[in-house]
Amino acid sequence: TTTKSSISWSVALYLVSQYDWTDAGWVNPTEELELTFALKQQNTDLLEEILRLVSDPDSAQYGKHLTLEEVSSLVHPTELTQKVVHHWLQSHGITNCLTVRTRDFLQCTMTAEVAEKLLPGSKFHRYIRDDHSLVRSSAPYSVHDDVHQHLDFVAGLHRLPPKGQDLRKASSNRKQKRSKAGLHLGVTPSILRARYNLTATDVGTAKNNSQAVAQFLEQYFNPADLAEFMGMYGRSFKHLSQVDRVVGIQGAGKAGIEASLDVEYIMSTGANISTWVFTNQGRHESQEPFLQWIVLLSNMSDLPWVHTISYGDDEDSLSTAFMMRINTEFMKAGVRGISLLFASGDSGAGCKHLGKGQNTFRPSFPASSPYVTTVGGTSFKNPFKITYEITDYISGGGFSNVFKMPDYQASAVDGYLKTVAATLPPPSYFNTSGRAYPDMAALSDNYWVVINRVPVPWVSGTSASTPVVGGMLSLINDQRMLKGRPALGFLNPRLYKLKGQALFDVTEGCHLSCLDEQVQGKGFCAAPSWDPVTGCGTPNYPALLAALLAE
Ligand SMILES: *[C@@H]1O[C@H](CO)[C@@H](O)[C@H](O)[C@H]1NC(C)=O
Ligand SMILES: *[C@@H]1O[C@H](CO)[C@@H](O)[C@H](O)[C@H]1NC(C)=O
Ligand SMILES: *[C@@H]1O[C@H](CO)[C@@H](O)[C@H](O)[C@H]1NC(C)=O
Ligand SMILES: *[C@@H]1O[C@H](CO)[C@@H](O)[C@H](O)[C@H]1NC(C)=O
Ligand SMILES: CC(=O)N[C@H]1CO[C@H](CO)[C@@H](O)[C@@H]1O
Repeated sequence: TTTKSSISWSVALYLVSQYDWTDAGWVNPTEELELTFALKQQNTDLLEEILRLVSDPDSAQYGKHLTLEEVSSLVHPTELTQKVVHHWLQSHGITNCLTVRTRDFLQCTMTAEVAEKLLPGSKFHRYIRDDHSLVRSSAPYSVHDDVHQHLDFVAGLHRLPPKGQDLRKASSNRKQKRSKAGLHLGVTPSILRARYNLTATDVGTAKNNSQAVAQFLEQYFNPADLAEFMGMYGRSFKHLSQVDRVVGIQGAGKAGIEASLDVEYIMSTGANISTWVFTNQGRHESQEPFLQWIVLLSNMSDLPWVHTISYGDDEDSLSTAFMMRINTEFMKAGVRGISLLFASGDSGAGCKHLGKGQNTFRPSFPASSPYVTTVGGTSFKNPFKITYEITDYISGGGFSNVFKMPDYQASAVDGYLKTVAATLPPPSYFNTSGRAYPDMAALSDNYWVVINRVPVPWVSGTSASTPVVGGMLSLINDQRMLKGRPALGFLNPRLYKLKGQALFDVTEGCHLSCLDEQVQGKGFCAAPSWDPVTGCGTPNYPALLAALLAE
């Protein structure tokens, strides 16, 4: 017998417009594909408990991070699991497989013909959009029961990057509105450093500190753009103008706004800190770049301490098995002392149409994972001045329908729900038992970015706020390292214990959601202390440093 698995993954771009993919038909049977097999792990409950202990500043275990070897001894699949999966692959003549240090992923190359026999039901087609092409299965596949129980998922099969959101429309509306109002200030590194109280001496100095941006876009950052950006905007603080390491393949194609944005801004707040870029791995058109990065995390013992990622997709478009397993991968990074920051998304509370005029909010993953720090967005109250911040109406936020609310945020979220009870959207729109996000926020509106050697204004999105916060956490890690203290690692338990101390509370404005009669485009609204639009608030760097430097 066989069991149907719906395994899925995709790339959602938060800033870049998206187009439909065209099915260009069956691939040649001899075409090489690469599939990723996620083998069932052991001791994931124990892993979760260890993560809780090493991330809780009140625990004696705080900061006692594990090495990759220790993570591997904890979670690696049983001998039986490894044997069954290897035997299954070998019996189909698949021998070209790479494993990782934790032994819980296998990446195997095989021809389309062999893959279709291995996974009954699959039919590999080529899909084309612009000058990009991908290979995916056009039909669901199945896996024999005796193997199925040893796997969490097989990837490289179904999902295509989805169609774009209304973001472009939203931002062009905004652009028109603001242009009419006259000149705008625009966010640059010096504006950010002024708003978040970074002085010229708040730059990295520790030897082995490092930070990373991970990008899974059909676009690349251009080193010449970064150098030009720093030349124009980096005069008031010591910075690096080059990325130290690119992991993956930087294509020769066009530079992209989002790719440039991430690098330019993490290196402006996390100034003078060694920066890595993880980029499209793309040896095969069947690969999924996000998963390539996940697999790499389990195969590199020496990784940057902070990673920022502007990437996500609707929770309801992904399989629960996939999200659960990726969540475990985030725990594996967290116990090693690595901080993962994800953009909260640019669709506010989101909207899912249930039919018959019924709608519900639409949470996004990995933003909704309890084991990452999710970053929302704000704007200046007065766009012409460095004033206090209000909600950026695009800021993603809400409640997961998949992950339960973690203890670390229960009282903050409860406080919010009680304070704003009278003005909350109808209860059918969201699920208060779920993990609530974002955790923090920063400016996400009207950035200047240098792309193809030209400074471009009006760049907006939580893809901007995420590297800004990431760079500041790197600076705090830097000061901790100078004192011989461990990296911050998974921040949330410690962040929520601050109860808003050291953060600028954002209390004005609502984000967008369903355009229907009941909610009329309004999702949640900011309120005193934590809220599902801007989280605990935006960083006041010197205060946050002081609060996070101890132990
Ligand atoms: C993991 O790293 C080892 C070398 O350290 C390499 O042999 C192996 O191919 C890598 N695995 C993958 C999936 O790239
Ligand atoms: C930080 O910035 C805020 C607002 O810009 C200001 O009120 C405060 O005094 C500054 N300094 C510190 C150390 O918090
Ligand atoms: C920049 O970082 C390096 C270490 O990577 C350090 O030696 C140097 O002093 C830093 N520069 C400043 C101005 O702090
Ligand atoms: C609400 O969230 C919980 C997890 O916290 C989940 O088990 C439940 O299915 C969700 N309900 C809906 C209607 O999605
Ligand atoms: C993550 C990181 O930057 N690690 C570096 C620490 O220092 C050693 C030795 O200089 C480097 O090899 C690592 O890359």
